[in-house]
Amino acid sequence: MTASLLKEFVQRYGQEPLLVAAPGRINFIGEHTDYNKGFVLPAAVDKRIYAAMAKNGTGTVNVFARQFSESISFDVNETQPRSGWINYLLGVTYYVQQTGTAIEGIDVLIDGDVPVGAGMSSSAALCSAYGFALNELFKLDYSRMELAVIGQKTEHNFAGVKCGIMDQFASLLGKAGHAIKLDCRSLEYEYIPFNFPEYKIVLVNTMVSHSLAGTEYNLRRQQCEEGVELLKKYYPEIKSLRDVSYEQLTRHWKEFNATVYDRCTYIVNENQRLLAACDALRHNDLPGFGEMMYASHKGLSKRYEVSCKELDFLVEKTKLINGVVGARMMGGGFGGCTINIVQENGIENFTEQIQQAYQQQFAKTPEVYVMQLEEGARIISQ
Ligand code: GAF
Repeated sequence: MTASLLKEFVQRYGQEPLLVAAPGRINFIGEHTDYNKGFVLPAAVDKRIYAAMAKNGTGTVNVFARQFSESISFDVNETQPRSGWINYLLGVTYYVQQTGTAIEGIDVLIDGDVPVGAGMSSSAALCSAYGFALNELFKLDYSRMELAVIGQKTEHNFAGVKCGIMDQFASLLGKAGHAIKLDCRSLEYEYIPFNFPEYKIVLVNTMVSHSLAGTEYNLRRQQCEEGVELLKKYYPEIKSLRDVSYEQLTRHWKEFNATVYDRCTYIVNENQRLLAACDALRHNDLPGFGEMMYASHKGLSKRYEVSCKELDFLVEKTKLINGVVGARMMGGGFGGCTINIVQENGIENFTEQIQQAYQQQFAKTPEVYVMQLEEGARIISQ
């Protein structure tokens, strides 16, 4: 893909570009915990968004998105969101200039193989690739973490999704062969090797695009905040669900709206599960890790209610297939992928069984991807 991108850039814009890549991400466990200031365990993967870019000596950003065969231009000083994917570039262009550094016009060619709407954060990868390239081209001197925050603000205020920091963080700070335990409050992180040569990380795509995720996502966030407000009256030190213990929560259950109580219970439990899963990883206890994944899915499905029948079906099915140690829905929910840890010599059988069963049930074939854990955003050529 990179050679053809470079060639097309020269044909289209008549000069050699800087080419960068930013990966999509998986998340092992710790779902919807990021905006509750808890923990997540993502990793960057070998599916990427590429951005080829060069200055063009004007005040205009010209973008061609090869995946959509679509060209859009905007002024570097544009401040308002539009609609669709261009918002990710508009937002990043806006936020990189908020610290007082102006940028000039650029020509941009975007492409990638992160499936869109599959819960692998193609939008975060797009913001990361574009922001990382701007940082290089204009010597802006942002750290990777600052670029992640710029991507997150873009998602909040240009795309309207009040997301946490996980996706942008993983895309920029991923490390090959490692999961990253991130504390979403302090932003301290730890790389934990995922070193199980006989096992692979396999994603199964429901082929249901998580289009509902925007509104439902923001609603979950509000419900969590409602829970915090209630508990704060008794425990003023509580700032987010991260600070809430299971005992504190259960002590006040009668005062909660039942739905809000379920949401909060899931988050409090998921943070605990993540810590247990990290311990399991450190002790090479893959079955223990897998159990946490299944428990996470149950919570996401029953208490947080961000799963769907397709995701539930895929996770349930894995319990009948040999060589699967853990499975759960991944990402925001309402569609997208499940993440599965599967014995390498069982992958063929896994793929066959899961595709056949899903096809029978839903009359469509789920795509299956075997993932490698990769480095975060990087320069490919300049
Ligand atoms: C989406 C969001 F962008 C993340 O911040 C995170 O909340 C995730 O859903 C759920 O864990 O990918």
